[in-house]
Amino acid sequence: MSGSDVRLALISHTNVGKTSLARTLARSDLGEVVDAPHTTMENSQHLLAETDEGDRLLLWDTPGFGDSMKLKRRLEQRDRAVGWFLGEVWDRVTDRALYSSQQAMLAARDLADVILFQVNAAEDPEFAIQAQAELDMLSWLEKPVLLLLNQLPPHSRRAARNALVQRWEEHFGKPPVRTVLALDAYERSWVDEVRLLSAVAEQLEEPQRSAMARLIPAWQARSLERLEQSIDALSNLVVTTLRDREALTSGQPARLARIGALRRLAQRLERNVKELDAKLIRIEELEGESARRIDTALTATRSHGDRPTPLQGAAGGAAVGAGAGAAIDIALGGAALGLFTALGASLSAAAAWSWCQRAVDKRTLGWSQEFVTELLAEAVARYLAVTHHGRGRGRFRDDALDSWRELADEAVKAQQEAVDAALGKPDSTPEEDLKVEVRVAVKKVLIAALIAEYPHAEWILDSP
Ligand SMILES: Nc1nc2c(ncn2[C@@H]2O[C@H](COP(=O)(O)OP(=O)(O)OP(=O)(O)O)[C@@H](O)[C@H]2O)c(=O)[nH]1
Ligand SMILES: [Mg+2]
Repeated sequence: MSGSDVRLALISHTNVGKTSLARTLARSDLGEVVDAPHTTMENSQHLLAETDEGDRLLLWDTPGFGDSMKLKRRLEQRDRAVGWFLGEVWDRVTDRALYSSQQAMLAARDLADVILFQVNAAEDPEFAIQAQAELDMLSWLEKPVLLLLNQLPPHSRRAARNALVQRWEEHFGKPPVRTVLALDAYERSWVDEVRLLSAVAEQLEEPQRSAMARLIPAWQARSLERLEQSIDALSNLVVTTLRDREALTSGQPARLARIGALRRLAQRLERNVKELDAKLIRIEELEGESARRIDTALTATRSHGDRPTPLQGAAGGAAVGAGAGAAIDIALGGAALGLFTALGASLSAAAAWSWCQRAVDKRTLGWSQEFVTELLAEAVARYLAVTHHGRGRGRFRDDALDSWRELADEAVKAQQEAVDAALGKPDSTPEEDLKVEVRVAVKKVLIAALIAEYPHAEWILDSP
C-alpha cells in the first residue's frame, strides 16, 4: 500500500466548539460537549475517511487554549521559548488552563499537517484578542492554518455567511491563516465539508496532496450517495401522493363524502411525510424525529409568505369564522380529533377542491397537481433541514424547517417546467415512467436549491 495519512487538528480557545465539530465531521457522538471551559482534557484522534490505497484522513480533537494573552506574554518574555513551555509538566487539575494550552500546542506542533482553528463568529473580530494571541503562538510553528467560523447566527444563509467571512478575512486573512471558511457544527452541510477538505488539500505537499486527491472523491461519493437516497425518498412520497385515490362513499351527502375522503387521504399523507422524515434522518446517520405534523408544517410556512398561495387562499375562504388553521385542521386530521363534527359544515367545496380533484371516474378523490407541487417544496425544505443538521447538535429537531422553505420554493419555481411536466399527468403515465420522470424533476429541484445556497460548489455536485 502506498497511502499516506493526512492529519488535521482542531484548535481553538476553550469552549468554542472543537468537540462539536469533531462529532459532526466524524458522524459519531465522540468526546464530551459541555458549555463550560476545559471540558476536553486530552488529545484524541478520530478516523474521518480512508481509501483502498491505504490513505487515512485523521482528525485530532484537542483541549482548548486557556488564558492565552497571559501565556503569550510569558512565552515572549522567554524569547519565544515554546520548547520550554512544551517541556514543562503542568498539573491537569490545578493548572487546567496551562495544561490544556500545552496539549493544544503539542497537537498543533506534533500531530497536525493542517491546523483547523475555530473562532466564535458572534465575537467582533476587531476585539478577538484571545484568538489573536493564539494565532500568534501558532504562527511560531509555521504550519498552515484554516480559520473556521462557528456559532453563526441561527439559520444564516449565503449572504450572511459571506459577510461574516469577509469581515474576519479583513482582520485575520494573513499568515498563519491561509483561508477563512464558515463552518458551523450545528448547521453546516456536506457541501461545506467537501469544500473544507479541498481547502485542506491546497495546503499540503506531496505525498499528502495526492492522498487528499484520493480521499476527497471518497468523501464526496459517500455524500452524493446520501443525496441520491434522499432523492429516492422524496420521489417516492411525490409519486405515492400523486397516485393516491380515495373513493367517495356513496349514499352520503356530497360534501360529507368529500370531507371523509379528504380526511382519509390526509391521514395517509401525514403518515408518509413522517416516514419521509424518518428516512432522511436515517440516511444522514442522525437520530431524532420530526415532531411536527404535516398540516402544521404546511400551514405554518404558508402564513409567513407575503403572497397567498392556493392553499392559504382556499383555506381562508373556506373557513368562514373559523380561521384558516381550523379549516386545515378539519381537512388534515382535525376531523380525527372531533373538530369535524363541530366545524365540518364550514369546510366549503372551494377548499377541498383546491387540494383535491375528482379522478376521471368521478367517484374517487385524489390530490391536485397544485397541492403536490406545494408538498414537493415542503419535502425539499425537509431534506435541507435534515442534511444541514450537524451531529454536534444532538438529536434532529425540525425547528430549522421554516427557514429552508423559501429556498425550496425558489428552487421549485426555477424548475417549474420540469415539475409541471412530471406531475401533470399521473393517470395517463405508466407508473414506472412516472417514477422516472418525478425522480428527474426532484433531482433538478434539489440540485437547484443546493447550487443557489452554494454557488461555488457546482463541481461538488458532479459525480466524481
Ligand atoms: N451555535 C453553535 N454552538 C456551538 C457550536 N459548537 C459548539 N457550540 C456550543 O459551544 C459549547 C462548547 O462546545 P464544545 O464542542 O464542548 O467546545 P470545545 O471547544 O470542545 O470545548 P473544550 O473542550 O472545553 O475546549 C457547547 O455548549 C456547544 O453547544 C456551533 O457550531 N454552533
Ligand atoms: Mg472539547
